[in-house]
Amino acid sequence: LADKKPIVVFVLGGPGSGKGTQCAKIVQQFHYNHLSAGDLLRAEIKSGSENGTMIQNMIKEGKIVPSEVTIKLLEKAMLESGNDKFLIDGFPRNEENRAAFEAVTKIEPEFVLFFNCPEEDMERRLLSRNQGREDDNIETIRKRFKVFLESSLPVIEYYKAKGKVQEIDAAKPIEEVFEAVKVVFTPKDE
Ligand code: UP5
Ligand code: MG
Repeated sequence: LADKKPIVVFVLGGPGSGKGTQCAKIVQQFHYNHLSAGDLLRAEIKSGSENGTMIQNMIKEGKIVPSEVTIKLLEKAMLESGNDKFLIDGFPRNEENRAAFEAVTKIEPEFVLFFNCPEEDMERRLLSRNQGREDDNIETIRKRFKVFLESSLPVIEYYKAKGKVQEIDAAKPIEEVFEAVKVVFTPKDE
């Protein structure tokens, strides 16, 4: 995978900040592959893999699945895609995820897209999503927020210190958020 030198953008932001929604729009316009770590983990549960029960329990508690599991799924999806440009959505979620991904894949992100959104907006969105996600109940949502603040924000701070974060105001309507996203993905010399 390292030999292929793929271009990777990490798409980060709290639960319900709009990562998946905006990634779908980026894919249509900018020809990236969208890899949602959460979607890959949920597919792994459905496939009945030996890790399925462990993953399911962690997601129900809003906890972060061990990085070797997530990284294996990401690597496999990248290799199978045949593409060389990826949006990695919802990963890395803690410092250990970040360091392990770098060590295993030798990939450094091109930049990090950070959807910044107040908790009250995210909570409202998640409670009205109605897609049957087992973690979209108020108890789990609170746990997800806590993990985001304690473990995931430090990853964003790490990349901020490296000048790699493109921060987007994600509290606006979907189309307005996408206008700001487009600016980030449009080459500056065009
Ligand atoms: N919506 C979106 N944008 C809107 C806007 N601008 N205005 C109004 N509404 C908007 O959006 C959520 C909802 O809001 C939708 O109904 C949408 O229409 C609306 P969505 O785009 O789905 O937001 P997203 O940020 O993708 O929210 P998601 O719930 O997927 O974020 P999480 O980070 O919580 O979930 P994820 O799937 O990444 O992870 C789930 C769990 O998996 C984690 O808690 C963890 O337990 C586990 N996990 C790991 O352990 N490791 C990983 O690497 C990844 C996940
Ligand atoms: Mg998502």
